[in-house]
Amino acid sequence: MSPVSSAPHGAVTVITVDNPPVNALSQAVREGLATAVAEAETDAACKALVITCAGRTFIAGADIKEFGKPPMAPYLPDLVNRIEACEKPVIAAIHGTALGGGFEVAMGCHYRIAAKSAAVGLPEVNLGLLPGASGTQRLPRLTGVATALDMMLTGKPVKAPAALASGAIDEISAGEDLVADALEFAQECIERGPRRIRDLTVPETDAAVFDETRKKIAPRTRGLMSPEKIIRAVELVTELSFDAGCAAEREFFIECMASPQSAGLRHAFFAERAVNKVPGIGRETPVRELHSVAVIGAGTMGAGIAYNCLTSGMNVTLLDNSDEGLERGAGTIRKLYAGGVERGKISEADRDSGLARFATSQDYADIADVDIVIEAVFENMAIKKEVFAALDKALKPGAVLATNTSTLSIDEIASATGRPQDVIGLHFFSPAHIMRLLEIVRGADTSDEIIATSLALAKRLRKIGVVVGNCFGFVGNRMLYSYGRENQLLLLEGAAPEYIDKTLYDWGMAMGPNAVGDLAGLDVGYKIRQERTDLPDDPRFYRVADMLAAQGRFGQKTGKGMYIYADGSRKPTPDPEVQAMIEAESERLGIERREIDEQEIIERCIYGLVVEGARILEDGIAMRSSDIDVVWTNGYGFPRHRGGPMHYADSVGLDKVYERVCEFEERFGSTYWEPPALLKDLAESGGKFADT
Ligand code: 3H9
Repeated sequence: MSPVSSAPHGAVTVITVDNPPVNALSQAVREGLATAVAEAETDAACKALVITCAGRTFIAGADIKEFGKPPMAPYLPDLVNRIEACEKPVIAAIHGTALGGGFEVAMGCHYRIAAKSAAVGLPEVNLGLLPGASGTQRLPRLTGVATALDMMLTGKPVKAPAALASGAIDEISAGEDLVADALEFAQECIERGPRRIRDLTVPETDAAVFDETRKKIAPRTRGLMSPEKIIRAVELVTELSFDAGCAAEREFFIECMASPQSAGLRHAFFAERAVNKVPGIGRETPVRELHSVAVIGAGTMGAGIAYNCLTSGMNVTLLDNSDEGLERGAGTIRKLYAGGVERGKISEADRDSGLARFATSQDYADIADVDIVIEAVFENMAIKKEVFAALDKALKPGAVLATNTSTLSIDEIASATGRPQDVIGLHFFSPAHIMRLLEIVRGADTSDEIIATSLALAKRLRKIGVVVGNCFGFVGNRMLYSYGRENQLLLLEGAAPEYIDKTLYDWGMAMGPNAVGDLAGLDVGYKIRQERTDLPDDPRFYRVADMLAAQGRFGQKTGKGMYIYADGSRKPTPDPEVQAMIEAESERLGIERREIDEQEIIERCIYGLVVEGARILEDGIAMRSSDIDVVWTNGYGFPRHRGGPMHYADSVGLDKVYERVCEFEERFGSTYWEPPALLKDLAESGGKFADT
């Protein structure tokens, strides 16, 4: 059965797309729409057409699952042109979100009416694309160049009232019944006749806007190709005819679609949705209601988590064992609210309601009734166990007991309680209210209900929750050890910190590893390493970081770390003293310093990640390779357009990656570079991590 149906309503034919979940423009939808429009056009009783959608949204775009496969007719640009060519007025009736190809279909229509709650947008840039069904040529004719550029370059949907103000839509449905309002609007449109966007004059445009936009977006579009294609396509609106502009857009679209960048971004899109699919957890799994939370530990992390919970509507108690700590934590929360209000992100009323739901305490008795506790105290097993034993005594049955540990064993922490089934790891990333990743660490006894509750909590906190297994460092920090290890070895072998940082930054990492170390605090890793008993017996292992930390050079917070920071500045400046220290240490350890090229830096750091990722898959710590990618793109600044370390390795070809890893094993030894069996097997069978 076609996902598109038609029904007459007096003189108006209502065409309904019904292709759950989001009415994506699959081949069947495109064919159904083309047929329905052609039939309505030849139906003498029909005077106008309304295109609407069943379910939760108007068409949310082209069917991304079809991308990368051979295209099938009818093609979307032809369909949009076909709709626009209709002799009878065509009206799009929009609810939910008309996105990408969906909004392009709506712009092929002669008029657009939207529900008050609807939004329209062209988010193709998030997939490494530009609108490919004439959106770059039609939207500027409707709204003017500046608004169109903004919509396409941010990819953010625009709510109906703003869309109306900019001209992107023509009407907002006043009532509850969108189709009824569209039918009424259709009567007006019959009077007016078709209004085709292709025939509209391009609004007066100051040519300077294009270069100004290029400059403005450069810092956030580093290394990406589709933003420039978007700007150029819109520039062509002012230079070429509509059809010539569409032809250029098509060329750009095909080029972007074939790029590894778009493949990486599309992978990231599906990977972020796949994380919610956890075997054994389904709709039937009970989810506990969470209204109140206690956060234990009022440091930067605890305060950030508390703020995150407050802005998601929960009642929050911050518990710490010192007045001073609580004062500082509460101050941080007030500051975060003030910053939100100043930047217009939070209303004063929301701030007041948030602060009214916030309390501090030093007494476990005060948190006896909370639904969930998130512990964020010092990263030390003995202290954590003490806290959990106290929580076990104080908290009501059924409370979720979560730890924000970034490395320690959930099972050992849970062993301090009599209810290990209620204990889980919720690993937030700093700054906790901004970073989107939440590692949900399941212990051996953690119940399905607690996992389902944690996934629901992640959504409520506007985060991406990834369920991972319990081992030292889980997925993210376990892999970080390998990445950081290679960085540290490269320092001793001859690469300067700023050279390594620039190389990896230029490759796409949000920051270089040495700048990150200084930002996070070199003392943090140092203390963790000192507690570990399972580290390799290698005097080079994290040697430079250990020496710096031992000298009190903790990074930005002490004004000195791997770099120097002048008077509170965050700008890293290379320090000749550090360089001299590294060189002396290389000599002491008998390491011959040499010229190291960029490719080696990239391959050792990134393949270091890939090798550990493969071991993590072998150990069952991650459920699928794409989960590892989500962790690294959302928590560690891995370039999203490269998809994540495992997708990146797949895109390079695992045979090539394996070959390099074997070479590294020969040069640098098996301790770090022995190829995991999974990598070897996949390389030999022509497989990919994505297939595992
Ligand atoms: C485009 O249109 C190119 C054109 O310009 C030119 C072409 C020639 N296709 O996000 P959710 C699935 S590019 C296929 O959890 P929400 C999604 O995988 C496209 N599938 O729901 C998930 O599946 P599952 C431009 C899609 O309510 C399910 O739907 N459009 C598509 O939180 C639910 O998704 C976009 O980039 C799709 N287009 O959010 C819009 N979209 O349940 C992308 C979703 O199996 N989509 N799915 O995991 C979104 O932004 C959100 O999905 C949306 C709903 C806001 C619509």
